[in-house]
This record gives sequence, C-alpha cells and structure tokens, in this order.
Amino acid sequence: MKDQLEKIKSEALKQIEGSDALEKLNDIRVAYLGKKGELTKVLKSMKDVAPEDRPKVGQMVNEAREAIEAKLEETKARLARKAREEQMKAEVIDVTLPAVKNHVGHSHPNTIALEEVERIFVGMGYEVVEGPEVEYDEYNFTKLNIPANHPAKDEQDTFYINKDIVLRTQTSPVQARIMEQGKLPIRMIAPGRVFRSDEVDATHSPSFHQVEGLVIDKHITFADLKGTLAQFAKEMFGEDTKVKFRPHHFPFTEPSAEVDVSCFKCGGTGCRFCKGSGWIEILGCGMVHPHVLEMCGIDPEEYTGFAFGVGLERIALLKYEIDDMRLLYENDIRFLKQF
Ligand code: 2NM
Repeated sequence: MKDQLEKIKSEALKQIEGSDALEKLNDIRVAYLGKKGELTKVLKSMKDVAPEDRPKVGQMVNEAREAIEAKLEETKARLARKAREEQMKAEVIDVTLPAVKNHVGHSHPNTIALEEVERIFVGMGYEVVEGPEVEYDEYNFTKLNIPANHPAKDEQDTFYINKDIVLRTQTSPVQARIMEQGKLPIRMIAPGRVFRSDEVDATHSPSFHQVEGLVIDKHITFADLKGTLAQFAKEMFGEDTKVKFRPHHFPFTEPSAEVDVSCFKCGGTGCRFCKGSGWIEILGCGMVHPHVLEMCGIDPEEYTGFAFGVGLERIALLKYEIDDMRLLYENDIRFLKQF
C-alpha cells in the first residue's frame, strides 16, 4: 500500500512538473484527485486494510493529496506567470515611434464665407432663416412676380420635379414664406443651396449657394438699402471699399440694381483681378415690388422693403482668389486646407 501510494504520488508530481499548459493541469487533477482518480481509488480500498493500519494509511493518503495539490497550485502560478510574460512581450509598445497623425478637418471656403456674411448681418439685427430646397412653383416664381409665361422662368433654367414642384432657383421663396406669416417688421437673410440647369465651367455649377436678404418695415427706402450694402461691403472686403449701384431689372424688385464694389486688390485703379475696370460685381438688389408684397399678404401702402441676393461661391472665389469654381466642389483636402 505504501509503495503504491509513493508510486501514485511521484507519477503525479512528474506529470505536473512536465505539463506546459494550464488546461493540462486540470486533467491531471481529475486523473488523481477526481471522483474516479487514482488516489480516490486507494481511499475506497481502505476497507481491505487492517483496522489498526487504517489511521496510518489514511495519513499517507492525505500527505500524498496535499503534496499533489501543493504542486498543482505552484505549477499553476508558474504557468500563469509565464503566459503573462509572453503576452507582455507580444504586446510591447515602442513609445519612441512617431505618433499617428490626427487629421483634423477644415471648414470649406463656402462655409467660411457664409459665416462671415451671417456675422455681418446678424450684427445688424437680421435673423438667419432656412427653407426647403424642393419648392412649389408658386413660391419659387408666382409669388415673386414671375408668372407662368414670364421669360425669367426660361432664363433661370429650372429643374422640374413635376409641373408644380421645382428645385428652388433662388432662396427668395423662403422670404415669400416669411412674409406670408405676417409678422412685421422683417429683417432676415436666407442662405442656402439653389439649383439651375447650367453646364459646369469655371464660373457655373448646376447647384450653388445664395444668401438673399430682406427688410420690410414702414418707411424703408432705397437709402436704407444703399447704407446697408455699403456697410456690408466694408465689413466683407475692407474699410476702404466703395459701392456703385447700376440700374438693372429683376421681376421681384422695382427699382432694381446691380452692385459693384471697388476692387479690393488695386483699390480701384484697375488690375488683372478686376479686368482693368477697378470694379467687381457682387450682388443684385432692389425695392421689393409692391405686387410681391401684395401676393405675400402685406399692404404696400403701409409697408415697403428692400431685398438683395448674393452668390456665396462668387464671394468665396473673390475673397480667397480662387480662379475656378470647380475647385470648391472637388473637396480635395490639399486645396481646402489653404484657407
Ligand atoms: C436678388 C436681387 C434682387 C430678392 C427679392 C426677394 C423677395 F423675396 F423679397 F422678393 N428676395 N430676394 C432679390 C432681389 C434677389 O438676387 C440677385
């Protein structure tokens, strides 16, 4: 019995010693100490041992069990330590390597220009209002004094969704909607995307952005319009910028004008930038047509107003001296990060 126990013990210890994985240790534990394990078998055969020898044999079995358990624990700790060391080695981080560059995005020139325009007009007490890009013909044309057979409807080559619905060709329908709500006075700008069926070239795109302004109150005159746009030009292009109003025609305003600013490159003497003229055209404007006010539910005998429209891309191209509009739509980060 004693020899048998010694044999079991030394065999178990040898197996534990030689095992190289934590899972194997558990198999060994089961094989020796489990319900059907070697040592358990010996305990079960105690009934064959003479009663006076039983305490002695029992003690020997316990000693063998304790030795095996101690060895299992020790080996388990050693293998766990080894596994951890290997993991640490595999996951080693070289802190001297250069860091991975964090690519931070960049505002688009259109966005920079829009935020500048918004800052200027919000500073003069205007509200910024947005509206739908898909509009009723009614709001895009009719309420703006562009009836069914008006040539402007062809001029502004429109994308039609169906006979009543268009992709807006201007942001003025947003203003028609605000006028209709009847809350007066109005001081607003409507920035946003507009659509015209144009071929792509250096100065045209079928989708571009506009900011249109509208002021309606009692006693608003053309002098208010001039003062407002003169102030806008100074803040946008520099304190010395002058404005020039040239008579023009828009169906929704009467009188109407186009506005030039003195060239902010040469100061008005003439250069390549302003094509020698000293002036650069930037926007269209006028006094809101009484018929537009009427169609939007405002009494033209009581209220007057002015409106203007500026192309955002045009401002961005001028201000940042970009010579091709297509660059604004390619989203090449090498281009964008210059501004
Ligand atoms: C322009 C030029 C002139 C304009 C007119 C209106 C409205 F809604 F009041 F009728 N909004 N914007 C307007 C006037 C737009 O863009 C070149």
